Amino acid sequence: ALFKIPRNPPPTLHQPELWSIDFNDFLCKCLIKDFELRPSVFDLLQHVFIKQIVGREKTLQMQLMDNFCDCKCHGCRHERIHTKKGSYMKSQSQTCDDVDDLATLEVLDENTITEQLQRRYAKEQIYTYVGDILIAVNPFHKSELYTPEHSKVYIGAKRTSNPPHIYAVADIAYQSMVSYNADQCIVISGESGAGKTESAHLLVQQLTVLGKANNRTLQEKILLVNSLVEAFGNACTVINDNSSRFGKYLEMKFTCGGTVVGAQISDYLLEKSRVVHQAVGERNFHIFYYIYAGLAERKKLGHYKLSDSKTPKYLHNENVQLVPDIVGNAFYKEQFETVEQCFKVIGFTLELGTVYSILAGILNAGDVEFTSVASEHQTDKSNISNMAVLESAASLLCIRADELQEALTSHCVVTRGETIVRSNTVEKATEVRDAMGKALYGRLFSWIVNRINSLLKPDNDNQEEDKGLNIGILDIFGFENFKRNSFEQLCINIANEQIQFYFNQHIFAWEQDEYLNEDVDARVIEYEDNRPLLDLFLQKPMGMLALLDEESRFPQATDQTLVEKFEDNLKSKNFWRPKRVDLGFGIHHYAGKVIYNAGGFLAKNRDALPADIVLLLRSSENELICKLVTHPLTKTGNLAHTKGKAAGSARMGTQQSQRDTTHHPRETTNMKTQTVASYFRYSLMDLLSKMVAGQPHFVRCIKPNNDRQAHKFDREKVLIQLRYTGILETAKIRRQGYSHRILFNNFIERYSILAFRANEEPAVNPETCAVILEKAKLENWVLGKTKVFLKYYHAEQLNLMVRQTTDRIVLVQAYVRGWLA
Ligand code: AD9
Ligand code: MG
Repeated sequence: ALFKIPRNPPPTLHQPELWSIDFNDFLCKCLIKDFELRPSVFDLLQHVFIKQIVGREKTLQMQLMDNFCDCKCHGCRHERIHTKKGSYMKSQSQTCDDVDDLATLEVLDENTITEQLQRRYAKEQIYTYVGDILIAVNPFHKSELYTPEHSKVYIGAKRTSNPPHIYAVADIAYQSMVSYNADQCIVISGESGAGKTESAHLLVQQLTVLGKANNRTLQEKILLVNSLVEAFGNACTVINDNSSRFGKYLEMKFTCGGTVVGAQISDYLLEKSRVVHQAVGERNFHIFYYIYAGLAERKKLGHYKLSDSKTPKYLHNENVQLVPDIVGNAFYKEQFETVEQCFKVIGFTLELGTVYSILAGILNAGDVEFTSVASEHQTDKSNISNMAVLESAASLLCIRADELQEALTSHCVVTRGETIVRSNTVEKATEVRDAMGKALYGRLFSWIVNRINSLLKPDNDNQEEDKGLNIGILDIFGFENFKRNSFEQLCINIANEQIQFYFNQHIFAWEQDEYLNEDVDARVIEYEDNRPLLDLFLQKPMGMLALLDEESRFPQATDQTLVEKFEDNLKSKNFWRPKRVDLGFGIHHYAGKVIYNAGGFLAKNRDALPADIVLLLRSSENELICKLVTHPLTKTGNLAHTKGKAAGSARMGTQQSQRDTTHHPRETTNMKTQTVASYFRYSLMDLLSKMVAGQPHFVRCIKPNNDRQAHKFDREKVLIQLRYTGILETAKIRRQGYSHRILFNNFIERYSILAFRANEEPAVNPETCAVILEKAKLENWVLGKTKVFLKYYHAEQLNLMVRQTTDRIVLVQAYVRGWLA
């Protein structure tokens, strides 16, 4: 397949440096390897071909250009691109005291690195390499770096011939996928607001260009996926106006030949609590504001029972009266149109109205208020004080108002086989109401993600379709440290701790293990190992999450007993109880110290959605709403979903039987629920297993200041990030170490073309590898016991050489065929 002629000529056709061809050397290869050329014409061909070509390279070039250039005005296009590239390179070229790759610095210490980054940042060079890792410093303004010209320049180019760029990372991942026939994974990390999500967008953009989607719609759809899920999963926080409130692993699917054919998203741990409560200065998920503004514009607020004067409680932000602002907000209106467009292009059709109804239903339900009434048997019972709002919520969710009222203000308990209906206190009723809002939103989000996945699933109608390859892009919520940090921050920070661990494993631990095993002499680099922290959180049975789960099982437990349990059991220098902070505990994370407040931890971890609510929603006359609480979506659906399934199967009776004492009581008592902590642990493992399956590439985003300001480089702020991400150590190991380790047989299989003729079968041994490496004129490589050890830049050079050789072969074949015909 390597030598098949692609339908379109390869992009390298326009690169003049490829035209100095040693025809005799590979003529043999291309003819023998070509299964499509019949042997009978072989002799003739060889004879005529050599005669025709030798000494006529110039003419051949012209003929090939004429025949295979996809551009009508081939001559000038060639010229133009070349000059363009030349001029681009000139303006971006580096001065002598400025390096593109920190691993090549003469002096390697924190100060020099910070200085380099600062100097580059001042010149709008926000990207810098540390070996094969890309550092991206957030410019906080619209940058000129992402034009179609830039996109073009980075395709299939040698890394050192262009300034560092996120497009180069896309290119390396793509080329490695095609060259090694292996899945790839791009891990983007950095604290909140550092630029991960933007980087993820840019990667997807460039990968769709590289993947030459042969159908425009698919390309368009993939590009819209991010905007759509971010409207539902991102929100304004005090740190970032577009902060990701969920983890996202986007896999782009390719054929083995490298054509993009689909995409798949996995979402992790959506911060559902945001639906019902936001901290001071923060907002709910973007989509609520978008639909509010968009529906107002269309004069449809009334239809969705939304007021144009009163702000729903869930959107209320302390002292700000939002509705006038939202309704008049041009940006929100525009976003609403964009989201709706995304929905339509991706293929959502009839469901849009229901999606808006659910969102409006959540807002209306959030406004239902309860008052306390004294009753004969219980002191505090709750009543609904605004029935009209309850009716609106019920009608939007297509359920019966009286049943909603009942589910909010009472609950069933089963004792000794008998079901008793008990009233809810105001506090309990409020809890149930909020739990319903969170669950509906969480499931709606999962449903959207799953629907996208089924709409963007690669077409497998073609039986011959290869299994395919993929490039995963990980963009999670960044490390957070607010004034008040709760359960959500703990989970977010543990996830970041895990990503840092994965980075360390890859860059330091595994690499150094391998030197030992293979008897390769390389210096050991010290690095900050955050394993003790991961153990502190994840170990069983004495890790923090396990303790939290244990405490969540005791009905009498309180957040106070939880912190005490932590204090008694967690023996680590990274955990402490600060004095004078009620319910407070501190963790010294890899990225800094964070004080958490355990208030609400137990409730958030239990995340209970009463079975009565599940049954009620299942009775909805709206198919989608009913589906949200009934069918399993996928294994990666969020927690609410998994729980829904458990709760649902426990109360399998019909909706009429919810107040019926005859249903099987054991089903209720056996109800098994999963806590957020245990689901979180499972998601982390799931994510890691996906990541480990691919060859990783790392992008480390750096936030240059805390004020989101352009052109402001706060040295101290940057230095802290460089320290905790281990950039200095990374630079050292990249300079001294060998980031690529390839088994002899794989190496020979892949690169023998550079040193041997096609009909030769070199022996699999270190000597053969040495011959190839010497022929390629590489230096500083090492041969271990079973593997070739290469510096990060070697692999790229080798791949480029292979690509150039095969491209030339393809061209010559193309020429010969055209010429024979
Ligand atoms: V969080 O952990 O989800 O809260 P991110 O994802 O790291 O965070 P994000 O990508 O959202 O940060 O970037 C924050 C803001 O920085 C963006 O909204 C942009 O305004 C700005 N930004 C980031 N990267 C770029 C860039 N390459 N060019 C221009 C950028 N602006
Ligand atoms: Mg983000």
